[in-house]
Amino acid sequence: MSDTQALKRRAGESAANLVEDGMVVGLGTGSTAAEAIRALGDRVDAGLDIAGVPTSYQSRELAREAGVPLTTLADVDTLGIAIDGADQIVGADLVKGGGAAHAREKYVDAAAERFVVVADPSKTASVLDHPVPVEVLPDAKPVVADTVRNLGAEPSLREAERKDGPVVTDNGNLVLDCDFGELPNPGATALDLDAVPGIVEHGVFPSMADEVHVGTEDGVTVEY
Ligand code: ABF
Repeated sequence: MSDTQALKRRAGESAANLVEDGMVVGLGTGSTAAEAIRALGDRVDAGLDIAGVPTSYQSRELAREAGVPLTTLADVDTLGIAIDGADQIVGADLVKGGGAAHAREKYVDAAAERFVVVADPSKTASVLDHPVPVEVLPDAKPVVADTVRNLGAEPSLREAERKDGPVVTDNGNLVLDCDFGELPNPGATALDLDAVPGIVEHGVFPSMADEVHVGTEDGVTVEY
């Protein structure tokens, strides 16, 4: 395991330890949330009684492998906690969507009574400046790209790693990574993007984190 993955594991395990018997848990996407899902699987093996709400195909498959029972948001009254990664973190403000799962992540994380972000130290910053992933309906890509340019960002269509076409989300849509430079007011940027027709969801999560667990060489710091 790489050094960074070991830090992600610490963060994931720390968040998984917050989960209590009987809870419904939002299961985030990405390599750090995956560590939390694996840790939850170990706790289920040891008798913990929980159900998970996955935020992506990836997290659903991993939860199945790890033995975490699954449910849906539609089938539960309350979601006690959600554990999810992030691409960049400033206090409670986040940019997410590196895994193209931010539409489901946003409504699951927002529904949780306690939203816990898990990360390695490279994710924390003093100002958000990560390009903002924007999920768009495929036919709306050109008009959304124009609108986003008018908002001051440079959009680029996310390509698959194999370079054999664009990334397609679990919802059948495309992703424009929109470089705004710095985001001094993430709440305002989020409202601007919320108002653009053709955008399904964007990766600015303003004031959403309740806690941020960062894995370090010495343990875990809990911030915010
Ligand atoms: C998902 O995975 C995304 O919203 C976020 O972009 C990414 C973080 O991945 P990792 O933990 O692998 O860095 O949570």
